[in-house]
Amino acid sequence: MVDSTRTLKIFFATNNIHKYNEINAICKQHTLIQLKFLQTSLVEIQSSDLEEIAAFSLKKCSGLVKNNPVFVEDSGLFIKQLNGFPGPYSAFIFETIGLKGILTLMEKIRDREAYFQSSIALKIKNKVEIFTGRVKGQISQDISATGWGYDPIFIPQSNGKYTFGELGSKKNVISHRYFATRKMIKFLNKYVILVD
Ligand code: ITT
Repeated sequence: MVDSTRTLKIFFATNNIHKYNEINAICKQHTLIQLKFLQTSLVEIQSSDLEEIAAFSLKKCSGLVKNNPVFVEDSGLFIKQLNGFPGPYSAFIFETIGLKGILTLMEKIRDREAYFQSSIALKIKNKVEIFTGRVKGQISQDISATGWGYDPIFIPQSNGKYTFGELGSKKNVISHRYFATRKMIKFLNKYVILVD
C-alpha cells in the first residue's frame, strides 16, 4: 500500500505552461506527488524518436535540481499521410506554418489519420526511466475556436467529432500525456514502496 501521508517532490522542466497544467492536474489526484514547475528552455537533439529527444534534454537539465527527481516531456503530432510529419518537429512547425499550414498540406488528403505521442524522461536517484503514451485520432477539416497547440485540429478517436480543444478538461483523461503520466505515477508509487 502507498503511504498517502508522504509526498514526493518532483520537478517538471519545461517552457510550456499548458503541458505543466495538464500533468499537474493528473498528479494532483495522487497525494504522493507534488509537482514543481521548473521553467527552462530545453536543449533538443535532432532525432525521429521522441524518447531519445526527451532523454537527451533530461541529461542537459538535470543538473539544475541537484539530486531532486526531475522529468522532461517531449511530444508531437504524427500524421500518417505526411509520413509522420510534423512529429519531432511539431514545436517548430507550429511556430512557422502553424495550424493553417498543416490544413493546407492536408487539403486533398482523405485519409486524415494521425496520432499524438508524449514521451517522459524521468531521473530519480541517478536512474533514468522513460514513459510513453499515444492517442490515435484524425485531423479535422477546420480549426476549432478553443485549445492550445494542435488541439484545435486533432479529433481523438474516442470522441467522434470534437477536437481536443473543444473537449476542455475531458482531454486530460484520454490524452497521450495522460497515458504517459499514468505510467510514470504507477512507477513512482512502486518506487517509493520498494526502494525509498
Ligand atoms: P518544452 O519546453 O517542454 O519542450 P514545447 O512546447 O517546446 O515545450 P515540445 O518540444 O514537446 O514542447 O513540442 C511539442 C509541440 O507539439 C508543442 O509546441 C505543441 O504545439 C504540440 N503539442 C504537444 N502536445 C500537445 C497537446 O497535448 N496539445 C496540443 N499541442 C500539443
